Amino acid sequence: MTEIDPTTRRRVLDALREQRIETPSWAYGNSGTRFKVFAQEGVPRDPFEKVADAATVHRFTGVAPTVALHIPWDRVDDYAALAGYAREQGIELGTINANVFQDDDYKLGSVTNPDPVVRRKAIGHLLECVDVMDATGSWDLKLWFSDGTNYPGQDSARERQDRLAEALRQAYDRLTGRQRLLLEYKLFEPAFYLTDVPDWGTAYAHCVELGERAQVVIDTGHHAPGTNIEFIVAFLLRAGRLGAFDFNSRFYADDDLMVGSADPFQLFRIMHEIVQADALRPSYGIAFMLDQCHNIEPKVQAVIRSVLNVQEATAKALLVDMPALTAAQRAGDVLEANAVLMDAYNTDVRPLLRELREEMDLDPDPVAAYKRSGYLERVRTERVGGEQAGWGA
Ligand code: PSV
Ligand code: MN
Repeated sequence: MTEIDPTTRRRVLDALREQRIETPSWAYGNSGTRFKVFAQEGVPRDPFEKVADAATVHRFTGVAPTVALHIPWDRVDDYAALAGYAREQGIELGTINANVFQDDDYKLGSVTNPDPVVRRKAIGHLLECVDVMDATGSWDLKLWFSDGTNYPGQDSARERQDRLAEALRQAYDRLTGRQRLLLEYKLFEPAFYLTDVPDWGTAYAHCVELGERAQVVIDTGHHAPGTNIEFIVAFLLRAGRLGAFDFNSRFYADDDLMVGSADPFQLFRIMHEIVQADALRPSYGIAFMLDQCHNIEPKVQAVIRSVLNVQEATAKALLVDMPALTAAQRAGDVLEANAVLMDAYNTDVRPLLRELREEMDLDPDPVAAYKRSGYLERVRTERVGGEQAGWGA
């Protein structure tokens, strides 16, 4: 593709303008590995300051109008006040992430723990998260369980599935109106032998059992190397069960690096499936979230970069010449079909994205504009004292 014709250009710009990407509150806090957390200056000390950072990302990108919260990391006394503050800053509170993986009681699991007392405690937390959703106006409850076992024989895999199903049922039945339950899977870690929700198939089966408002979350970092994630996307789209993404990049395991940094081509292939299914528009209902940690790089700038990476992959996916691709596929023209796809991927979409931002009254270069704004320098001097937010590993 050399020239983008005016009709295509308009269609792509309109779709990109509508795109919504949710950023995670924890990306703005300190994070690290089990070896070391490197603290950074200017890091938020409470959920309000995280909201301010998320709003800054939205101010420069124009497509990140919500921030996901993690409970208890973002526990506040008055969630309505936090939601009000977010609105004042120009964004909204998004998905509520439950956290049943950082309490001593959960050593042998949370909702799948062999001890019914611990299971009740974990379920109580899930229900508390729905209370938070009621207060914040969030629609989505996102569940990821670290549950599993380390040794063969440690516990019964089948009974753990029963316990999981029971907990999910209780959380699901507590939802009202448009609220949804989003179930995330992860290949392994922290459990090493058996994980209770290790793959999309397990998550999908539980969602089907629960009902229509239970949907699968694809965290791009939660797969074995070489997994064809776009196939999973296609399958879940066809089944009407793709609820959300946790975008990030991985080289080895759950690295949580900036989306599109390790393998931008994979991100393009994922977005191609989304575009083909007409599932990009917000009304379709997929929550496009980031789930990242910025351990060594400046955080707000890294989140801006990540949002731009998703936009770039999306723009390329929107440029795929679908009639030409379909014709080549139906004719069995393997090389032409592949060439059509690669043509779109190899298009430099940066001029188009600059144009989009100008249309949206944004600086065409969000990273440069953010750096010029002096935001980081300001929060570095303002946010002194108190305790910096972190995910407490
Ligand atoms: C687990 O690795 C996970 O991907 C889940 O989404 C958690 O909520 C998140 O990371 C916490 O960083
Ligand atoms: Mn995740």
